[in-house]
Amino acid sequence: MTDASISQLTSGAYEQALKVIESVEPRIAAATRQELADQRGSLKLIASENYASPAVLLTMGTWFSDKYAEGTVGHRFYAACQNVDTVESLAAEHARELFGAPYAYVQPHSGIDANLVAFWSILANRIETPALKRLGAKNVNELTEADWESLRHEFGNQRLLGMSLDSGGHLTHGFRPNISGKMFHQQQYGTDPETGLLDYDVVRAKAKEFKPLVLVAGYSAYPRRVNFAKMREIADEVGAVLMVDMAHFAGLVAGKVFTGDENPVPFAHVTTTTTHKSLRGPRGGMVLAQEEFAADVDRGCPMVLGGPLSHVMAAKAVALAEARQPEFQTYAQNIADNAKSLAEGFLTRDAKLVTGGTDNHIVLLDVTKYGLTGRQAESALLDAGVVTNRNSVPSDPNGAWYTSGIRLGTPALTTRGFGHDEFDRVAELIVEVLTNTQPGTTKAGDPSKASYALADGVADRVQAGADELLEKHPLYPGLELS
Ligand code: DSN
Repeated sequence: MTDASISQLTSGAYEQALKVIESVEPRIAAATRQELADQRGSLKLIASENYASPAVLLTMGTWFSDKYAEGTVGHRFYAACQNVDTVESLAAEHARELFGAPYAYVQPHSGIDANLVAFWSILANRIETPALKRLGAKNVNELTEADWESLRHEFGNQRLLGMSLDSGGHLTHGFRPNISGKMFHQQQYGTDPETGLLDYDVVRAKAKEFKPLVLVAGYSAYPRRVNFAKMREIADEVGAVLMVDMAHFAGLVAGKVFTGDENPVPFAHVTTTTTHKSLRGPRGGMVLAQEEFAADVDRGCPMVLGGPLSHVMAAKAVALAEARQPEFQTYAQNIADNAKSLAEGFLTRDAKLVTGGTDNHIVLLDVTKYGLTGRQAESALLDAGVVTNRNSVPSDPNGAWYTSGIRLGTPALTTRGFGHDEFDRVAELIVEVLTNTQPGTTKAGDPSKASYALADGVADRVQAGADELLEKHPLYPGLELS
């Protein structure tokens, strides 16, 4: 089907759908229209966001949403799951083929769910199963109260080593306020204070000293690639399970930009991801595993998860089918090339970047040079139609709420067709905003508002510059709503 006919059919589908929604709750129909207009009219640089295809979006709006299907394919706790079985099998098959993984579990509703499934499958594999064997029980229901208490104690005394939040790790990698930091004894590895780069010798030394059950690799704000062969070596040296969270860069793995030692899937015992970031699918999560962990991961529902979202699993299957097309490899390469262009655009304008650049899809801009916090920079940029998110930088003096950085990502605007020149111009527009923003004098007052002042005329001028780029690369071209 041609792009033009897809756009025409999509316009018709949404036009009709919005009329139906309008007849029940017009304010939701209006907000839905407005969201499209807002996304079309701004530079989306949030590194974890993207624009899914109409096929993916349409797949989510069906009656699969109405179906309960707890359990696994062919082994459900509900009747009439034959079509859900088709959907889940197809999504898992596409995931296995795309990533070359022995096993794929496509039920997690989000990234944190995927990570919880991974944690509990590791605990099941390494703690529960050996304990049951030792005690001669088939499952936990057969344990005496005393044995159960002792197993619970063992569950609660395991160790996890992950990357710290301000070095670019994720909340779910052992950050104490998150459940991952509460269910495990945790320690964190950081990046080199001078270079901002991951130092494998430091990770190895920490792992040797702490002896974690789980070594977590992966990041949500680290602008560099990771050598997963080295991380596996470290895990093996200390007898840990290597879990890689590739949520941010799954699209770069799928698109064969990260290959060899940079592809986590062959090296990790368990790999988790979301499906909506660089992978460009529906919002959701997924777990890939080596055979050794497959049966444990398969217990995700009901061990950790509620009923799978069948409509989202269907959309995962569609997105994964898209990612298996050769064009996706071009897209993934463009994401990485564009991140380099964006970084160069900043560096030629004397901006300060964490690690001095990028070799993935993320650019982490340190805004202290402009006398701003991340929060002030984020707000000023938003006034000018540039959507980013504030982010900590390593050893951030401003903490995780105000922060000192702005995290930028290229997946979404690459989907719109932005290339080198456009990203250079994006850097120019961002620097124009930041050099023309004055910090407020106090953090007091309404805590929901950042305090800053953008010089007169800058917001309009930058928005006009953004509009020029956005008009050249329309979002969902041909999709028209009256
Ligand atoms: N919220 C996602 C991100 O922005 O990186 C990760 O959870």
